[in-house]
Amino acid sequence: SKKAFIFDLDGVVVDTAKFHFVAWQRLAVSLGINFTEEENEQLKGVSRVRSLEKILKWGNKEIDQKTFEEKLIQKNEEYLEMVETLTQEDILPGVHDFLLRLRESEQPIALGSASKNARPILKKLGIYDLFDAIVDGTDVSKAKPDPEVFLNACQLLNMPAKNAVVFEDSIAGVQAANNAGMISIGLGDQKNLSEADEVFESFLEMPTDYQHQLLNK
Ligand code: B16
Ligand code: MG
Repeated sequence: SKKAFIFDLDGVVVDTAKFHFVAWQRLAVSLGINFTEEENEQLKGVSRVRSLEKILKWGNKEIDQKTFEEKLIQKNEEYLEMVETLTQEDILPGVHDFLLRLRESEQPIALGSASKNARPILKKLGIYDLFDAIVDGTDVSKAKPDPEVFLNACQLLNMPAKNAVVFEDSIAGVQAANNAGMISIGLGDQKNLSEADEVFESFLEMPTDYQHQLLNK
């Protein structure tokens, strides 16, 4: 029977975390805050506004509302400049083939991301048209681990949540899928993602028989 296949964007389809890191670090430096790669890890799946709040808290800094908004605009402009350099080669290993396989077997595909830049990024990567539905940071009000983003995706695909499979690289994202009663598949480190139903290092590590099972069950 058919399933809904829902993909997170950053860390699942493409590695934009490195761009976010550079842009956040520039912002932190401009405020005299030291921002590390470990801290950047904790911003995965976290919204733009919430990310800046966290950075300010870690750096023990307070800024007024106007500066806060200016800094966010600047961060996003720098991030988008780096996004401009993305090509199809930046799609994470195995993802493109897997998407094509899903389309061949006419399985519904959605994107479920916290990013407000999801649409331009998918267009840059040349895979926008492979998605039947896109739910991103411009469509949802409650952040992961709230299941809103994935439930909205199912609604757009006209599929029940219990028939949905979610691919996620963040703990909050795995929890969001679990909270929605969906099958959660973690991509990345087993240690971080132990709450997921299955974890693979990348799509290349997903065994063929497991893929068949997903597609046919
Ligand atoms: P933007 P995902 C998330 O995307 C990123 O993991 C997170 O680092 C980022 O801050 C957030 O999107 C917001 O992105 O600034 O582009 O709106 O992993 O949910 O696809
Ligand atoms: Mg992610």
